Amino acid sequence: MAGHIDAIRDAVIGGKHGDIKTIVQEALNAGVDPNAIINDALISAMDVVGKDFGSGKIFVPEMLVSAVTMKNGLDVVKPLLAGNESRSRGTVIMATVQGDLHDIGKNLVTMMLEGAGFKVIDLGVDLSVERLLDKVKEIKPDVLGLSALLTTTMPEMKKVVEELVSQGLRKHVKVMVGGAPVDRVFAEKIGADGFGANAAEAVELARRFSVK
Ligand code: B1M
Repeated sequence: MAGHIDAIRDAVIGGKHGDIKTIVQEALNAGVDPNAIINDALISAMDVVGKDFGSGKIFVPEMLVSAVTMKNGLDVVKPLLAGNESRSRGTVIMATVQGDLHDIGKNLVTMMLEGAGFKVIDLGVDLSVERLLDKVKEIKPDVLGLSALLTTTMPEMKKVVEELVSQGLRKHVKVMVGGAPVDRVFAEKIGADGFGANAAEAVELARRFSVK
């Protein structure tokens, strides 16, 4: 088992985007738990990539290739997580806030929510406050999930909550926030309903928010 996990980690860190699907499939064939592949291999590899980027050991192109590699790996695991439950537990909008193009964490949360039986409308990345508000009015979700990976884009989350209040929509939708620089204190400060440190916590929160 450890050999498969290490092989996936090494492939993501080394940016082996063409090989990763085979390596993940081999791990699955050998009986490795899909959740272990996500948490102990794919996410853990991106932590190493992030540290290497932060310390100047690698640069944006290498980080991007690792991100693509991780995404390719997730694609193989995704069908095993989604659609485990037949009835929708509620509707969740997911998006990254304006200025933020980091979508791996958001995609992971989306996948886990779908796997837990939620209907998820993934609006993608770089969503302006105006567009998010339009979508909330149109879709009327139970939960609005916002992701941010940059300290410079976190304030967008506050703007979204403020705009929901000023347009009288706040009591109709729960706001869930997450992303590496976000924490519980920040979530409380901006008036969000909850913070998810990871995809599993996000699912727990969404369950609590939309009891159906
Ligand atoms: Co960027 N980047 N990046 N990057 N990048 C970080 C975030 C950074 C910390 C790297 C570093 O310096 N060490 C740094 C931010 C520093 C800061 O703000 N203080 C940074 C920077 C600076 C930048 C650029 C500005 C670099 C440049 O161009 N000079 C640029 C900005 C682009 C933009 O957004 N406008 C940039 C670009 C990129 C790439 C495009 C190359 C690529 C993104 C590719 C993509 O996403 N499609 C990238 C990557 C890959 C990273 C790192 C290495 C990895 C992020 C990631 O995918 N992690 C990252 C360093 C790091 O975080 N280790 C870094 C794995 C992912 C599964 O974790 O997203 O945290 P995460 O999601 C978790 C939880 O946070 C949570 O659940 C997930 C699963 O556990 N979660 C939620 C996330 N959203 C949630 C929502 C919820 C609940 C839980 O409810 C709604």
